[in-house]
Amino acid sequence: MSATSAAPHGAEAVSIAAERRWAVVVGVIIALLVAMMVITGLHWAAMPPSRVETIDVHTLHLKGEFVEGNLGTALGEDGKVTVRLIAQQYSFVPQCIVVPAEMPVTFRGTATDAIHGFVVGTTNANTMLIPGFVATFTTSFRKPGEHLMPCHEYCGTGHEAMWARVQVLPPEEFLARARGGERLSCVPR
Ligand SMILES: [Cu+2]
Repeated sequence: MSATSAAPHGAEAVSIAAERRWAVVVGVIIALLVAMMVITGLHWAAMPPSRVETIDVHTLHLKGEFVEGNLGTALGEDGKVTVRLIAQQYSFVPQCIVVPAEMPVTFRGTATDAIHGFVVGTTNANTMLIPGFVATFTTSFRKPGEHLMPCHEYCGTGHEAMWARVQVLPPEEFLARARGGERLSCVPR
């Protein structure tokens, strides 16, 4: 008799306890997510991105990696292909870039005056070039051909006339031309 009269009471107590347990679990999950947001937010605000490479705009054409003779495409002794270029109002140096197809190509570029950028045709080769910083990325081109490489950051009145060309050569042809060790470009001499 006492068991039946106590039954609804007991069930209610059980359900309240279950609700409370669930509320605590949900509370802990929310607190965890908020803590994650706060910690990662503060971390990213306080830390520079993983790789920041700076360069002195005033001397980059006089010494170091971006002197004129070092611009263009280089085949390193380790077989790595590196393209070095400079953007300035309103042109790229070199104006025509040679790269191999089907090989990883590392671009290293910077700007001398304003923020520029480039994208190579419809490929994923795409970056901003900011004075004082070296932009770098590695990509590869699937097939030989020729691409336009326009500046895609508005950089002044001559912006729409600022573009270069990229020639993607079959790997054998590129390697044959690059063996000499000098910097390659397809700028007519
Ligand atoms: Cu530009």
